[in-house]
Amino acid sequence: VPVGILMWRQPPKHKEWKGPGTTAHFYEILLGRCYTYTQVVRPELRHTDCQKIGKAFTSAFLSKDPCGSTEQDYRPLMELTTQIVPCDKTVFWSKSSELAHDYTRVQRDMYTLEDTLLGYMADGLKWCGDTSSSEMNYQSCPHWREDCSNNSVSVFWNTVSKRFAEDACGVVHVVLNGSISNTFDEKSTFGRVEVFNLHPEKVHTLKAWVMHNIESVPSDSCSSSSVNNLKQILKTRNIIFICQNNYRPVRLLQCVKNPEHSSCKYNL
Ligand code: N1C
Repeated sequence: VPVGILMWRQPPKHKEWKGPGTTAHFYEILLGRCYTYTQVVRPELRHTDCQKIGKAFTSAFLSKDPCGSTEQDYRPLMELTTQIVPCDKTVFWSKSSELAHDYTRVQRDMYTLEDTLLGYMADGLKWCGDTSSSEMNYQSCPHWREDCSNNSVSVFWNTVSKRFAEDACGVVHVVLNGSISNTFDEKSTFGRVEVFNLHPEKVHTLKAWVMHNIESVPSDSCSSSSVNNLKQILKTRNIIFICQNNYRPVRLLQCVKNPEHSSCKYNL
C-alpha cells in the first residue's frame, strides 16, 4: 500500500464538539439494559417491547442537530415508558448519586430515577446524532457548558426528571451532599427541575437527608443557608419540609465502606 494513501486524512464525517462522543456500543447497551430491567430486575414488566423502546430512544436524536434537542423529541419515548412509583417511595438526589443508589439497592421498595426503566437504561451513557448523517456521532458530542445546554443528553435528563417529579406522591425524599458548600444547588436538576415540578396536591412533604462524607469535615447541614433556601422554596409551594442530618439507615451504608472510622464505631 503506498504510504501516501495511509497518510490521507478523511474529512470529519460529523461536526466536532468539545465533549466526549456517543458511548461505544450505545444501542446494544441500551437494549441489553432494557431486557435486564424488564426480564430480571422487574419481571412484572416482562411484556415490555424493548425493541420499540430502543427505536423510540434513538429516533429522538438521530439525524437531528444535537444542540437543538427538545422535550418533544423525547415524547414518543416517554409515552412508551410510563411507570408507576408507589406513593412515599420516590428518592431524589443531588451530588450524591452513588450513596442514593446504594440506599435504594438495599431498600428495594424505594426508587431513584435510575431504578425506573428509562433511568436504568440511560444511566452513565452519552449519545448524540448529527444533521448530516443518520448515524450516531461516536467522535464527539456537545459539551454542556462549552457547546450548548439544550444538547440531546441534558434535554433527556431534564425531560425524564420532570416527569419523575410530576408523578411523585405522598412523602418524597432527597439525599443531599453535606460535604460540599452548595448542598442545595438551585442550578442542579433537583433544584431547577424536580423541586418545581412536584405537585403540592399530591406531595405533602419533602424529607431531606443531608449526608456528610465520613472522611471529610462536614461543611453544610440542615441549618445551612443553602438548605434554608430549599426550605423557603417549599414553603411558598405549600410542601412541608423536614430535614435530617446523617439519616441513620444511609449513614450505616457509608459505615459499611468505612467501618473503622470513629463516627461509625462510637456515634451509632
Ligand atoms: O443535577 P442533579 O445532580 O441534582 O440531578 C439529580 C436529580 C436526581 O434526583 C434524579 O432524579 O435529577 C435526576 N437525574 C438523574 O436521575 C440522572 N442520572 C444521571 C439527573 N441527572 C442524572 N444523571 C446525570 O448526572 C446527568 O448527566 C446530569 O447532568 C448529572 C447530574 O448529577 P448531579 O449534578 O449530581
